[in-house]
Amino acid sequence: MKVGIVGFAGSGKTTIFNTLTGLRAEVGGYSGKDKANIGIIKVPDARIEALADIFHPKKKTLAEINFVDVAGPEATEERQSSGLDSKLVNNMREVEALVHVIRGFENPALGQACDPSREIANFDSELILTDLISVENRLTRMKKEKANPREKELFEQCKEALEAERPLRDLTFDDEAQQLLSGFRFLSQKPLLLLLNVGEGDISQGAPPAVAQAAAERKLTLITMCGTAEMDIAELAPEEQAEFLQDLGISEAARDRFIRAAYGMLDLISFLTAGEDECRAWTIRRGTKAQKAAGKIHSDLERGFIRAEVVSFPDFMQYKSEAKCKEAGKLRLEGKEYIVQDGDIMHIRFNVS
Ligand SMILES: Nc1nc2c(ncn2[C@@H]2O[C@H](COP(=O)(O)OP(=O)(O)OP(=O)(O)O)[C@@H](O)[C@H]2O)c(=O)[nH]1
Ligand SMILES: [Mg+2]
Repeated sequence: MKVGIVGFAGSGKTTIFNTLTGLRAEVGGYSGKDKANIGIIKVPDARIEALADIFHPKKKTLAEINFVDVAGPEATEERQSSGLDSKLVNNMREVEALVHVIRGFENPALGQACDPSREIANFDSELILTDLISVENRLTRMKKEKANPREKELFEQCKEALEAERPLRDLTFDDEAQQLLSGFRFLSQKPLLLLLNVGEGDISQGAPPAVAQAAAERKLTLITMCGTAEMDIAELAPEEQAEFLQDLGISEAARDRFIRAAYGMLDLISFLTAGEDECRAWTIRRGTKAQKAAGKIHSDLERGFIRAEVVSFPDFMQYKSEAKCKEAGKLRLEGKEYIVQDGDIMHIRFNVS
């Protein structure tokens, strides 16, 4: 799972990136530099420990979230008429989900007072505008080619929504439409989590009502944290962290809070694979079908997918072996259309020719 940390310049993206990954990328004035910061975090999962106690595998592997932090565009009063910078857009297209870091602290160097509600609206507009440009380009090309009428209708529908300032994530598409759109990797269609980055004094306050409302209107989840304080905490030894958090009135380290929020809001679940070689958790979107999920493990497993042998984690923990689960009728054989559930332990049967 690849998540992009995005937002306007100076909102604290790199600070948050450092907090989450434990890395120490350069903070402040990073804008204008070409390189993106890339980091990986492991998603804590007690189920893997429990499975490892049974299988004693050579290897335990937790699900990972890859974070990509890129310099943001300058915040402006008005939205930019030409859409976002193409390098930034490409970086955003490559990720599966976006975390929008919103500046909720004063930063005199930026010459602009903080206005989180405006940042939420402006950033969403940028995503929408960028998509609108792509949709219009596609429609223009379709006029020249002999276009598939279904596709044309679909793009007209997207255009209408975007022109009305509605992000594509608000629309529902059937499988066929989804397939037609997927190659375009539209920005306003990606799951979006809002992260309000507040000053040190405001951590225990929560989000201001206007900001909470701006999020609610868009049906987006908002989490609040203080990047600088959390970055300091992330650098401490684990024993010291708890004490520090308590002093600051924060109930849980940003990383854990963030991972939970990201999993929930980005609609992520984990399925598991277990054996003597490896016990492992894999991240997928809720609603992913078995064949697609198999592709997370290896593309051969998706291509040659035959069936998935599935047992739920609680059932497995009751019987503690595949054979006993089978005897008890808890081991199911599922086809490619099966919707994978959180904690499913899967074994994929496949065939490569
Ligand atoms: N007071 C306060 N300052 C912060 C907080 N988070 C970040 N800053 C400061 O804001 C400045 C910008 O932070 P960065 O993390 O570099 O911001 P960025 O979003 O990565 O900026 P670009 O890479 O330029 O787009 C730095 O001086 C940080 O120390 C915060 O929670 N509170
Ligand atoms: Mg940065």
